[in-house]
Amino acid sequence: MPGNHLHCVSVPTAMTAKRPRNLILILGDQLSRSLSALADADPSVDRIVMAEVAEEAGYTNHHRKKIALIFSAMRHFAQTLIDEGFQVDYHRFDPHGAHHSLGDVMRERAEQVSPERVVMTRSGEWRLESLIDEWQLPVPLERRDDDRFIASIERFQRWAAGKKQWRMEFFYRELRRETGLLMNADGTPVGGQWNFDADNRRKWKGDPPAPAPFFVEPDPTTQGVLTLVAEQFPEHFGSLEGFGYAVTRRHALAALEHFLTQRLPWFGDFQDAMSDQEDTLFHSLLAPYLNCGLLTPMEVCRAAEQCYHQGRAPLNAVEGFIRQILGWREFVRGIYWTLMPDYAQENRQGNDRALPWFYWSGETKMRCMQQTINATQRNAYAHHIQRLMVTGNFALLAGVRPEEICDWYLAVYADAYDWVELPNTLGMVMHADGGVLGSKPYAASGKYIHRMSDYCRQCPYNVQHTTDEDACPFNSLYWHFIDRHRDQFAANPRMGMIYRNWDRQDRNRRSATIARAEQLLANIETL
Ligand code: FAD
Ligand code: DLZ
Ligand code: SF4
Repeated sequence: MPGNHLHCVSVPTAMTAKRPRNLILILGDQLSRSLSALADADPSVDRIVMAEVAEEAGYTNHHRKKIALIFSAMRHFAQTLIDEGFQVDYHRFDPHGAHHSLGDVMRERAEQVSPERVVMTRSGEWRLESLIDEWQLPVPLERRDDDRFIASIERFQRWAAGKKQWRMEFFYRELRRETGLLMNADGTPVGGQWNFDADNRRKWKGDPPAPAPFFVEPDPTTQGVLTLVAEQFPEHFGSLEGFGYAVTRRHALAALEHFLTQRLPWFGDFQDAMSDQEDTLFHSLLAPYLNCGLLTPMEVCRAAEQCYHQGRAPLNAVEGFIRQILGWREFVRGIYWTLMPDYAQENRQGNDRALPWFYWSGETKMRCMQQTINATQRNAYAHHIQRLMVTGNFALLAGVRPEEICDWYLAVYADAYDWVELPNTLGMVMHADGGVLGSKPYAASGKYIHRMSDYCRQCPYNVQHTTDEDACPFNSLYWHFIDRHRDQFAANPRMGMIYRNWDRQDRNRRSATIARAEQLLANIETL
């Protein structure tokens, strides 16, 4: 990036004299050249604004690697626009400056340059959309739909209308048909089956070895950002050590290629596996790039599909991967925009427990929790099963207030944005929406963690025990959860067997299990 200040670089002569047509705002998660706000952008008449501001960097305790990723990717994206000939008013983070919010910046810019209008693509969050509603700009504001998703919000709502239950699987099948992804010419799914989930549950025992994560050496722009974040965000969660995220589209495409060649072939087999030694296994680590706009979901799905057709990856891997993006990612976004803002307030189990401090410190004896939280602290990443079945499962079983656990997930991951984090946490993990997102809670005892990982071998708790002094906390907490929510779940056909198993247990054993769980809950900070 030339010069110390990114403000107003590269001014095309034709523009300087006259009033700009559009003043285009690009947000930190809108770093796509195909963005609707840029569709008709013309360097000779339009001008672009990007801004690093305290309001966005501080609405939650963002992991410091996430702030660094966004700021550096924003600066690089601004440079590519400058290289195209655009005038970009880029506001670097300045805690002592006059502008702390996007609204402040846009009001000032609009007053100074007096464009015909301000143009932007709709933001990804309810919070920011509501703030934008309050901006009092001196010129009209045109908000365009975000068409970087595979399905529009209207498409989801057309599908959802009139259905008693919304299930990802059926929306996913519709999108498979519409896009043709992994479809035969006769309209049947490739492989004769829509879903290969049953083939995605192998435990990983070290073979094949897990590849090292894709890493990009920080360039001078990123180094500058890392220094800034270290200085300005000392209290934020997470380490900046070993920052290696891609911050340009070129490098994000290289990260995609790394995934396709080194991870995708085994993604399916080990999708649900967890390891004490390896943080990422065969996951793609692409969510941060998809969510900030450096990659688009369709190009990623097509690239994976091509690997299947070229014989580079098996169907259970490619279908499993495409299902996450075409299925889950699109589905949760539809739910978010259909049910907000009330959705964020849901708490159907009436949970009122505070989030234990060890979620922030990692200081717990439970090996699975410690490893997941420490990896989160180091990498701003944990894979889906760690999020769902370790930290998520514990919060569900312990009855943590949804608001607090949601805020934790929003803060600690580089890919975290409200539209995707909230339905996953409040719905999938906490079941606080009463089953909109999933038909039953993903509650599990230590047995599940033991089956899918090697954490228990390193843990001072014994996964085989439920009531003893050394018993794995997940075991008694699981039954406590089942027991205390009988009214809500006993009639659920997918949970009847669990209640029958619980009721069949000896009365003394059940009492001992409940007593052990209550003792753990009373001393939760010491686990
Ligand atoms: P992979 O396992 O390689 O999956 C490929 C891609 O599929 C991901 O990059 C992602 O874009 C998409 N995907 C996978 N699962 C989901 C899902 N459940 N919902 C939406 N997209 C999915 N994902 C986010 O992108 N942002 C979040 O803030 C976020 N918060 C989560 C919170 C909780 C409690 C849980 C259980 C899941 C959350 N997820 C979130 C979903 C998922 O865990 C992450 O997308 C995934 O771990 C990112 O790592 P990856 O890129 O290696 O994914
Ligand atoms: C995540 C993030 C951060 C940390 N900082 C900024 C910023 O300074 N400026 C900006 O435009 N966007 C940032 N973002 C991304 C926004 O928070 C994101 O656009 C909204 O959450 C809407 O999804
Ligand atoms: Fe986690 Fe329990 Fe296994 Fe320890 S014994 S690692 S707490 S599941």
